[in-house]
Amino acid sequence: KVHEKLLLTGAAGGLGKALRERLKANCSVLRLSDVQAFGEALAGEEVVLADLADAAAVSQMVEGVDAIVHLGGMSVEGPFGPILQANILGVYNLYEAARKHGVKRVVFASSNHVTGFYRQDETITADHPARPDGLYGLSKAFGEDLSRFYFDRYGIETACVRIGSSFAEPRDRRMLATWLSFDDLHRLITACLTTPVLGHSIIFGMSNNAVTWWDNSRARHIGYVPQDSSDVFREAVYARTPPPDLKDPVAQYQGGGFVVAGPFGD
Ligand code: NAI
Ligand code: 15L
Repeated sequence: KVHEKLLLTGAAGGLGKALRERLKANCSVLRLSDVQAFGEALAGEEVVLADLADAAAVSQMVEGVDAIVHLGGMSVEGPFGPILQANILGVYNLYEAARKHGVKRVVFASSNHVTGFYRQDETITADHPARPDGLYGLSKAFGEDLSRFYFDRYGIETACVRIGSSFAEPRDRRMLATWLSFDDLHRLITACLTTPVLGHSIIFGMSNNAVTWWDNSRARHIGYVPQDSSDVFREAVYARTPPPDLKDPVAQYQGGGFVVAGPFGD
């Protein structure tokens, strides 16, 4: 096992639940954290509850771990207040704690919504400028920039994984392009945790889908090889969903429904 103690934030969420068992193979002790209670620690686990907006609690959560998989935070578009607390202040608190406690590697759950305003007929790489499709995407862009600063200034390596759509199965036609299976998500995180030199890297989190809008050629050094594909679900998804209205922004832009969400008053 490469890591003695690994911290997983957002452990009570959809991806946290999917990764809890899988990540045990990556470490001797898995420390699980969330703001909501989610039950007792099992063998080989620790549970440390913390609100990401609370610097002291985040410092305690991070102390003693040797790497972090950071999934915690607001995961969809919504009012700015909670996004500011959980994703912007939260990611600052996390990296400050990592700096103080000497943690050298982080896998940050970024999102395809950092680049959601590229069109579905464009293929982009990690070198394309951010085009966030909302406040949520902006908060993830902030996390990407902040983690780059902590790499340049303090040498903390980060993989910003711009997760597409990680669910048990693709739920609609868009997700045929954006889908990331849970097993591939685990493979990708494992690659980020184990590659000898990670640096500060941006990688799109997707399975081996035939239709794709993202080119991971800038992230070859991570060594991620997806094994799953949305293609096996294509027929079933087409059968149960209407064809897209190509005049609708939801069908034009990579971010799908996020590009028309809001505005939200706080
Ligand atoms: P989720 O919403 O199910 O889980 C997020 C977890 O973060 C929740 O358990 C929540 O309690 C916790 N959280 C929220 N605010 C917090 C705070 N202030 N302090 C501590 N914990 C807090 O989301 P999901 O789907 O599991 O996603 C995990 C991460 O991956 C998120 O950061 C999300 O933005 C990112 N992501 C997920 C995608 C997906 O397809 N599931 C796609 C792109 C990004
Ligand atoms: C995300 O960033 C969200 O966390 C997730 O719930 C999905 O909506 C996903 O993007 C997506 O774009 O499908």
